[in-house]
Amino acid sequence: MEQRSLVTSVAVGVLGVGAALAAGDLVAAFVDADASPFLAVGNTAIDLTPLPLKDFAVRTFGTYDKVVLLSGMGAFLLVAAAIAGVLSRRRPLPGTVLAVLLGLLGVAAVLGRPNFTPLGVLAPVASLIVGVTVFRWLHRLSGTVDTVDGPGRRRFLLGSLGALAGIAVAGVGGRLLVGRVDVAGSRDKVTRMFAGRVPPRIPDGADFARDGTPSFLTPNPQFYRVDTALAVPQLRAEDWSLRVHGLVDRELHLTFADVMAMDLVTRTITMTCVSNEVGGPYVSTANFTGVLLRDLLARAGVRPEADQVLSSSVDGYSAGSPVVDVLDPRRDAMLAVGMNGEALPPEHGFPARLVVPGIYGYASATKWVHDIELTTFAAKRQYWVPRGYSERAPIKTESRIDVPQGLQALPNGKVVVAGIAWAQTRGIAKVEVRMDGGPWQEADLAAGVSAETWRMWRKEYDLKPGTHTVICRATDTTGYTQTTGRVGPIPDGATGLHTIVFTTA
Ligand SMILES: Nc1nc2c(c(=O)[nH]1)N[C@H]1C(S)=C(S)[C@@H](COP(=O)(O)O)O[C@H]1N2
Ligand SMILES: [Mo]
Repeated sequence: MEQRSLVTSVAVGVLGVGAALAAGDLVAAFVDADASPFLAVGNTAIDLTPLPLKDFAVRTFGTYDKVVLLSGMGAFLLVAAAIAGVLSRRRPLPGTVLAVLLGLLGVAAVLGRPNFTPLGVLAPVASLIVGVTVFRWLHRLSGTVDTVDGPGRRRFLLGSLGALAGIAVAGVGGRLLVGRVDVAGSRDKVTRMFAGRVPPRIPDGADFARDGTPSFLTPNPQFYRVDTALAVPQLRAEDWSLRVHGLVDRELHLTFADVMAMDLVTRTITMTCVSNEVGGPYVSTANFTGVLLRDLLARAGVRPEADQVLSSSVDGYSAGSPVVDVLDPRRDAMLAVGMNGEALPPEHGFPARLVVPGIYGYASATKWVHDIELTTFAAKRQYWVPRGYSERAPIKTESRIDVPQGLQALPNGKVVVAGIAWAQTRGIAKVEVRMDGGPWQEADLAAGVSAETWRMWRKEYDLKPGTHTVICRATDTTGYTQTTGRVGPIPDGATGLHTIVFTTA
């Protein structure tokens, strides 16, 4: 049998795998956007990644961790496809085996997704069949590439171009079909429903933004974002519904219109991520609009045996919070539909999410929520618990220095040290600053807004030229002062004091 050239054999392998991916995405666009075999394999990889590696990825690549994962998978597939092509220079068997194995990997990943739908299996199956078929077809065509411009070569070139065109059409078509869900239009309608709602008043002087702290309210585009989904779920408010069930007297099924017809409230809440390192960026504040969970759950009637509110997302994520905290009349846990005067942005959970003041986001703040089950901690475990995080996750008292920044070189000795502190549900009583190993000195606090929100602080110094070290620590209204004991985010949040080294001239 004819031995193919290197370029020809690589092209056969790459086009085969490309066709498999495009077919999978196209079929997924029709049956279930989450059944894209490529995305399903990526999501499974995220779920299976050991915690320390996941932590490393988030620390090193930040929000780009998913781009890095997807690019890495793409590069791996490209190399694997090229190798398969080369191994099949004579016979199609090695490439066929690889195409089948990759196809089965896609099937397994889709079957293993927590939000698996039976129709979804069609996508990886189509991917497998198309991949194997296109590979074997191009392989056969390439076997007759005899002379530089003979009819065999022309047939193969035409075949390859045809495959490439097919991949492009299926790939772009799939994207367009997924995009056809008019989320933007649905969001605009919801945003218009909030027109005229007056947000809670934030007193003047609630931040020291002029000195370099964040603004008191975080604009939506700057609000920190943490989630496991590779693709932001595309939901319309009109198609959304919420099921409330489990240990309740009456099961509820609510549409978005049902929720909007209930008493809406707006609360200013500071959210925090358990993955935030000391001094880290995963803390932000917004005006959330929605219904109080205690009102909603009162309609369902919570049975006394229930101790966990387990909420699930359409993407398979889940979070569990203690019933006592969700029903606590002082903390106003919400089913939120609005954020800073508009509908929730898609990446923050449109059309609806939970927000429970005082509990880290992973254990409370399910985005794209569609199911709330009243259950017990003994019976059901939320997404992050089998992955090493705690069942219960109250937010720890913390503080952060925003200015000066680490290793910043300031032109003279007049220095303002400023930052934020938070202890949701308890409130900040004082923040102290220690410069160059001197005594702890109390910082000025900005106007307080509520126990559910962060508190800004600042302190001025006149320093001699040189290198300086500044540390801050917060004390909450229960009298608890932040510990110096340094621990990382796992299992229930980092502790330790934020320290900054800078120089003055
Ligand atoms: N569906 C879903 N909801 C989720 C998450 C997620 O991965 N998926 N992450 C949680 C975590 S860890 C945090 S800290 C908050 C972050 O919310 P934000 O992205 O709106 O800031 O959402 C929570 N809700
Ligand atoms: Mo988080």
